[in-house]
Amino acid sequence: MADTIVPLAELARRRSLGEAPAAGGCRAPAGGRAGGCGSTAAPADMPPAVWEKVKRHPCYSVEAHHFFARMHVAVAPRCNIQCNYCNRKYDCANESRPGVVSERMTPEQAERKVLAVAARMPQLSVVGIAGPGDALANAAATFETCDRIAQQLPDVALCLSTNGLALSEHVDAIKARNISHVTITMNAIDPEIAAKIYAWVVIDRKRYDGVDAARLLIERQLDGLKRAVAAGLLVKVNSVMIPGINDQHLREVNAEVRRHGAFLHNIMPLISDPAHGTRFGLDGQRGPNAAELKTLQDSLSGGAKLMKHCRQCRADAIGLLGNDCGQEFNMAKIEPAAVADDPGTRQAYRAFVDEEQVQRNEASARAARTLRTATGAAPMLVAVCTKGGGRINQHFGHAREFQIFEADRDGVRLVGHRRTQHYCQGGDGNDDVLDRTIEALDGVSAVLCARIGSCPKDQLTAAGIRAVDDYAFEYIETAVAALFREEAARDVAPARTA
Ligand code: CLF
Ligand code: SF4
Repeated sequence: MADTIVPLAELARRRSLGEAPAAGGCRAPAGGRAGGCGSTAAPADMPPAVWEKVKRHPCYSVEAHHFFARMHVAVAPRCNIQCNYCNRKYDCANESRPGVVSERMTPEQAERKVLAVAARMPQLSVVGIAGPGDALANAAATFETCDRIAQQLPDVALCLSTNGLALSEHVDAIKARNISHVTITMNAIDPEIAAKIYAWVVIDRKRYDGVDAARLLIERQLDGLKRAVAAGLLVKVNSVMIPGINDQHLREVNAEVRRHGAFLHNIMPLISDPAHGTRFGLDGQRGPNAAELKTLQDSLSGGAKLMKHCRQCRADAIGLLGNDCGQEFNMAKIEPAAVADDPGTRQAYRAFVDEEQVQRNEASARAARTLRTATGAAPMLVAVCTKGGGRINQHFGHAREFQIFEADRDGVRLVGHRRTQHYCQGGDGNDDVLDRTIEALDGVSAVLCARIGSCPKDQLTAAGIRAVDDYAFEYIETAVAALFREEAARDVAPARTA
């Protein structure tokens, strides 16, 4: 665990090189300036007090997710409901989906682990409890863990995720502990639809099934949402998009959660694989493809704000979103005695990010000017290889995911991500991986990366995807805007591009 905390001088050097300010051992992920949360100043539609809660939370702010890390501590094994997409028995170190965890821990172990991570990762800004079961079905362990962390790291925000069944009764305890962010997973507000998603719920040791169970769950979720908002908690609603079951209905869910004061709505694709042993997986229920998810998200403008950069994290995920390094911190690697915290490294890192964001704001203004000069171009999707910091700073062959940006004359927006595997393996390119990558980039016009070899570049070109490394180490937004203008110039008569 040497070379753990990144010194500020090193961060400044990396910035001058356009590299990500990543913590030791973990590569940083990607992002872009998107949506209403991408500014260092409080956006016009957000009170300053809310912005204070949002600006360093990687899930609540797309801008923050370039720079700040969350960690989950898996202290909540039990659940009080059964979703048809969940099987917590299945684990795989490479698996990234909610409910998956390699080891469960006690509150005391969680405290030691958080201190160990904080010592290596100045980016850490949020500790969340997201399972592997339900945080509030394990309220005692959840709250003891939060108390221990608040005592040790008062500048790190506390966040929890719940199915909402037991939220109402715990709102006061959440508020008293200064847990600032709560996520409720709500997949339906119609009991008939919800009954197709949940097998049962348990309330006061009594089990309910079918539509009765669904109705009770929905009532409690909405009541918990209202109470949490009234208590001043920042509430996000997660919904799993399940084609043929709730995909159309999620429009109503979006409107309803907005009406009840949810700050964000995060619509996630169903992950369904028979190997996971879930009811949906075994029944052959498919998840939505990227285009279906985007179509639904696009149809929801005007409802609750949407989160589009979720990575459907494991319940023991650690690091910047999309770059889980939880395996580097399993309990066998954590010292038996808690390490002392040094908040100065986090403060220095946050000051560094504040400076960097001033430069990004300037870049954002340049990008907006560039876009205004691109007349007549159709919107385009661009895939970006990045290790974080909002820059194009990763080789194509090293990417494990692509950030997907949409560009049009109105702006450059992060609209999602597509997963892949390293194309470059031991110095050689893997053609099977490249074929799958090309498939994953369906609908994308161009890839921006720090470098790419001629072989994958030619194959991408043959598939109709331009691979461009001319913008290496530039800010993503300015590069995508410049590429959009290039494309516009290709598409229209020369006279219009002057
Ligand atoms: Fe964790 Fe969730 Fe808090 Fe974030 S995750 S408890 S709000 S700190 Fe984030 Fe992960 Fe998506 Fe969740 S990317 S699955 S939305
Ligand atoms: Fe699994 Fe979470 Fe559903 Fe419980 S609420 S069954 S842990 S997905």
